[in-house]
Amino acid sequence: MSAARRITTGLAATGAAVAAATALTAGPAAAAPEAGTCEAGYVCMWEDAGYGGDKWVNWQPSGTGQIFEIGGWNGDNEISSALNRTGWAIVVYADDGAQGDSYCIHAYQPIQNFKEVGFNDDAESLMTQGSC
Ligand SMILES: [Ca+2]
Ligand SMILES: [Ca+2]
Repeated sequence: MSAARRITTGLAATGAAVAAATALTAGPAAAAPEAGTCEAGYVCMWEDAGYGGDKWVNWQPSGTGQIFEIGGWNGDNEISSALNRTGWAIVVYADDGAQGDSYCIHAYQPIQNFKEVGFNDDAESLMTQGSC
């Protein structure tokens, strides 16, 4: 004995409008950084100013003196903004292996545009430090 069942699919196809995120290069008087785009305890860095474009760094350091190597084809000499959501200072270096010219990002400091601190498209590696 088999009972015929009618299966109705009640899926309403709603047109989901996906708004394309436009990377705006904001001026100095820009709004507060989008801290939500980087998890607490992480250091995040993007190829564009204003935390836009590819996110080449998403690193959760666990102490000082640790080095993060930005990929040669994935971020070297491209970084233009950063969010430091750690309690450590993050030193960005112009060369691999924490070598060369450097710039120190304070604990919890956002860098909305590396151009403003003279280090745009320059970082190739990072290192944690107790303070700047
Ligand atoms: Ca860039
Ligand atoms: Ca590198």
